[in-house]
Amino acid sequence: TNNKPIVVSTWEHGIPANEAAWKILHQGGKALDAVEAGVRVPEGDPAIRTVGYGGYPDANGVVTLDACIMDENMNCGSVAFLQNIKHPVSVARKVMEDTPHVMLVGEGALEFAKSKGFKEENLLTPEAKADWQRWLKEREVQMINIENHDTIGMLALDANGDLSGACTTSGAAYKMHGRVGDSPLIGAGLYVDNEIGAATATGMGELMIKTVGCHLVVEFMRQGATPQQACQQAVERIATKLGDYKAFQVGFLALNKQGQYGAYCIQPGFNYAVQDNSGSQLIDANNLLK
Ligand code: SD4
Repeated sequence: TNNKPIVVSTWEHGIPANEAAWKILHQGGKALDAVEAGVRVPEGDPAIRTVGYGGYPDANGVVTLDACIMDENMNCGSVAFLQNIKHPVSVARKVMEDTPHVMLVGEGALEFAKSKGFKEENLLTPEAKADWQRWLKEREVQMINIENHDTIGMLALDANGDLSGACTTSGAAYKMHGRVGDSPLIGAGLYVDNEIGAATATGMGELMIKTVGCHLVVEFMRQGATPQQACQQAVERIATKLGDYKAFQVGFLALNKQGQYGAYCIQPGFNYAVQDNSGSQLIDANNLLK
């Protein structure tokens, strides 16, 4: 059976993001356009504190953004350590479409964005600045858990049967200046293989980078796993290989070519939003540690 079109995304803020994607998908639009439009919603929303505008800054008080996008033809684009641009996913798409490269970082990414007409603006809201100043006093090392999450990863299957995905984040709150997580790294925070399926991730990016987690999820689906099984197997790989995994949260979300979806995480508390012809829902992912 084929369930299309469909869009899935991480966390509760995935609901309004999916709505924006669905406007495109249900009219027969492309998955690529849907995922870009979808994740721009939390990027532009200052109330979403770990994506785009309003995101938590790094340890130096600077908001640095990571994002990537991948389409049905293995095209991908990515930006990392990007500052002062509200919609990094759209810059990532321009990298994909207008350059021979996959990834631009930092100053070069900013220069490129400006050359494409993106406006520089201050992304540090007064709320985020105040939180950072409080953190400076306490200097506690933050663990990515249910209080400190919210990267959005989105996967879509369009009416034509094509898959695309996008992922965008301000990364771990109060991270070291210059730190890049999994979210802009093709294979770690996002992967799409139009023959098989797509996967995205949220949580402690270092664990996804070490295991190339999203590529792993897609490869498990290639071997016959359902999306849910594939996500579970990738979490189990992390648990087997990485001794410190219990201190962190990682959640994988996957969608296959038939429109079946599933997720799995380490700690309780990860949920994801689904929108298809039957409507919109928020689902709690199963997890490893009870
Ligand atoms: C990172 N994976 O930068 C991101 C953070 C995140 O939910 O997903 N938070 O490591």
